Amino acid sequence: MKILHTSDWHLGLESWTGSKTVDRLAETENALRFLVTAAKKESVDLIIITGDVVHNKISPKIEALNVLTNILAEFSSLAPTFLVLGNHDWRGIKALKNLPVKNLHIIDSRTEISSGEFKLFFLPYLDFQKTLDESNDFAGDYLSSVFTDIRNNIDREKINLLAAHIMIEGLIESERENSMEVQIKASMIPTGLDYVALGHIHALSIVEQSPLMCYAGSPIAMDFGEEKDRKGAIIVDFSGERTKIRIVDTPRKQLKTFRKTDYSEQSLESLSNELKSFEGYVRVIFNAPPSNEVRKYLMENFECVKKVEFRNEHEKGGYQNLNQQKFDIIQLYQAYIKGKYGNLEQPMVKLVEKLFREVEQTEATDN
Ligand SMILES: [Mn+2]
Repeated sequence: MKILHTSDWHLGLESWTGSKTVDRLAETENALRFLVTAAKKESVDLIIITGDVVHNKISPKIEALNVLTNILAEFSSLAPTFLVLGNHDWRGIKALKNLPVKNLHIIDSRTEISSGEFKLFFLPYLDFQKTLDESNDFAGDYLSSVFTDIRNNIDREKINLLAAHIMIEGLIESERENSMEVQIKASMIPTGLDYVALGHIHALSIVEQSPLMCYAGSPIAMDFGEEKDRKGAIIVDFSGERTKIRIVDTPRKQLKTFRKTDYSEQSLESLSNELKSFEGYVRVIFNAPPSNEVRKYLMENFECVKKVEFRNEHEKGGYQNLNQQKFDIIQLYQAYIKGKYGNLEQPMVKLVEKLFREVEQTEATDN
């Protein structure tokens, strides 16, 4: 018995829209077609997709939906295919549930299904809004009841799988952590499961050995923060005594950051030589004061250059500044409300947080 675990396709992603827009659909489709071929060659018994198949939660592009339905049809022609929804997924995907397509299952709620040799447990993304509306303990209480249920319903005669779109605590550096996000401890997940298929984090990674727990990651590198990630999908083989995994690496564009300490003539010349032969997408970071001229020169003369940044040595880096900004917007709004009404009107703050998150999830390439 073998399964293919893939995740976070983010179909319809456009990268670097502020400077040089690149439509990543063809690249993603190519990687996914490669996975379809791999699933066929391996003759897998089951295909698990752990969410975020579409990048834009609101008004995804028709082209992206065309690729989505084609790939889902191809996978489901090979084996029963289960898609558990993530935070990016367009709500309209649920409508696909109504189509009588054999072997395709769209999962939008916490559920359990027996399929052949498999007992499948599903946990779609937990809407953070729910946890804001309810008491603070809502997420924790809900999750412990979910895991108790799963523990009680494990079928010893079958292969037990959990497929979830969720953030496991402690995997992402604190500066990229989202304070609003529901996170779970890996230790909460029942050990009786034979495999835990995770989605949400874009780097293919093995989280735990017992139970065996992996993020399949995205099939392509979505942004420069992911340039060193392993990208692909996971074949899980249950035929031996111990569950074995094998990684299928996907064909994709290389993303690379070039770091330079200055933009002297010499430094620019050596950079130009490197860029001339580079195939893929490039970000250049200068540890020097901003120069529009240098930025323009690189952006206009080298097709591969998608981003030029200037950083101050003493600053820690872009992400932290960005996150700081995000955090401050809510704080500033709270201060404003306090000043205007004398006390903190929580419902108003929550509404702004909700809207802010919606915009963020539609535009950001994060997870
Ligand atoms: Mn996600």
